Amino acid sequence: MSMFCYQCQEAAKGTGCTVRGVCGKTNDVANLQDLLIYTLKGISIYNVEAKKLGVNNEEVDKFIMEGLFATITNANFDQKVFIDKIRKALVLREEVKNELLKAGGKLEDNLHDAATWTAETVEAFTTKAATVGVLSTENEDVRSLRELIVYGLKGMAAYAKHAYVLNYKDESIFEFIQKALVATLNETLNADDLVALTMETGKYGVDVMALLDKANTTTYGNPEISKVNIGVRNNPAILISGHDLKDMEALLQQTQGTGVDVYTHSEMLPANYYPAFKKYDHFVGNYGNAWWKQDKEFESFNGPILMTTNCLVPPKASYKERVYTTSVVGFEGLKHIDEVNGKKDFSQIIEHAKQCQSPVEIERGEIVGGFAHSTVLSLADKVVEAVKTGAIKRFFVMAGCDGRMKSRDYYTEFAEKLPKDTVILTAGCAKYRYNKLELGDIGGIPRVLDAGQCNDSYSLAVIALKLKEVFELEDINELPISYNIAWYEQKAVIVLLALLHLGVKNIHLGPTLPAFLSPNVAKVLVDNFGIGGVTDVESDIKMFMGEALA
Ligand code: SF4
Ligand code: SF3
Repeated sequence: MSMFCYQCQEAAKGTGCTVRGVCGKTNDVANLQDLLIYTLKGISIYNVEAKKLGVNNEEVDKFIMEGLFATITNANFDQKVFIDKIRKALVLREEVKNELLKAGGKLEDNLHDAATWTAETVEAFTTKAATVGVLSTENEDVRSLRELIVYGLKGMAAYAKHAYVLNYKDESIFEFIQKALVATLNETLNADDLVALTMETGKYGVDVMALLDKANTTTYGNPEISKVNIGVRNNPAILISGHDLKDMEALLQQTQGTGVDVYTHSEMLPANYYPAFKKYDHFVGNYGNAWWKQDKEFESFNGPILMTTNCLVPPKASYKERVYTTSVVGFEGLKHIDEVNGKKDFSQIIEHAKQCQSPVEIERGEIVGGFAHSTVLSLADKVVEAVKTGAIKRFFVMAGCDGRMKSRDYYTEFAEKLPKDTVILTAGCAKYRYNKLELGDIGGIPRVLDAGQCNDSYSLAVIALKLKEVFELEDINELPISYNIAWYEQKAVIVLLALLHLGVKNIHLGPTLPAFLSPNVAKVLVDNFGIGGVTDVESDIKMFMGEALA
């Protein structure tokens, strides 16, 4: 075995990738990612103590946040990036240690190896990496919980970073991330302690999504019900993907008046719902579908593509020279645009676009979205009335991720076969499995309500909490809402933990349960929260609608 990674839904054989990632991650990169995470834990050992003494090194908080984010599935495949990050981590670790000592802090007698190991060469990093990965925790349940927490933290870090670039940050989120990283090294914590920490991770998951919601809506306005064009125009164009709205804004500003159009792909689709972006005439709409179709859609798009976050698929030679990365995204050989003095200069991409043909039309028409909490709550009377009269019998939260697996056809079929008096609430790229179906509406309320990106699952939680209040219910689980969530990467992990923290029960997770849940940890989730998998469409609809009658 030359690597071990089981952090995403496509883990090989449902157990883990051991030679090369199904995602395309090489064993070298996987191992260096493990070593980076280990070293971030080491930095946190000092920084948690330093924070207690009032030392606040923002560079360290930011480095830990970005380091976690860079290891998310499909974000960064570039070995050099991880070597550089590990080197920087070792320097920062020393810096924080010295700050701690200067502030009067004391070092523990038996400092963990993560806080003391050091090496200089890549060979030495590789040797070290082989000893600190997932499998270095021997107890299967402790390993499962530690990784569940770390994956939740990765998702949390990603959302914290999106808020951070918009000047929103929450010190308590940084503190928690670092405290939890340290806890995953602590041999005295047993499974119960780690279950409690997992639940606490969910609390901060809610906080970080609320923070990002505030950052996005304060900066760009509340998403509005919007018709999004999925066809093309006859101009050269840039395609932007990922989740970073600040990059979206900068690209729209810099392309204005250049004759170059802008289209969104995958998780950037919800940018079309924000008032601040609608004012740009050269913002045409959305091109294509979820991330995993990029190998075909980037090809036919013809113009350059800007990847602002996950999910990047290792690019094909035929369009590789047109793909640009920024922020935590990376892939060897792709051009990377860094921020310089707080600004990103996309002029190279714009000039590139001018040399390219306009996109090939692959679809035509419009899709509707923008049903974030403010919109839906403004329709609350209508929604409540529809529930009271029985016009809407049940809501299905089908948020989350899309992925390559054939078994995800389940979600298309599930959406198609749901009774006509049900409404789907969605967020994240999972929506592409059914957002172009003709599912109709109920008294003017579309049967698929898209709140936005995966982090906008927060909106769905706000809507649920509001409905609970309107219907004067004691428990959120008394609402006529079922949860059939599709997951793929670690942002979905933090969304799941956030929902558990809010008390949501009986969430079904598919298309497969996470490989990183050991049988005992899975049992805890089943026993305490009623978490379940999915089976076949007919049986599941029956089961969910049966719950409705119960
Ligand atoms: Fe495998 Fe997923 Fe890890 Fe990639 S991220 S190596 S596909 S488990
Ligand atoms: Fe999709 Fe990668 Fe998760 Fe933000 S773009 S939801 S998978």
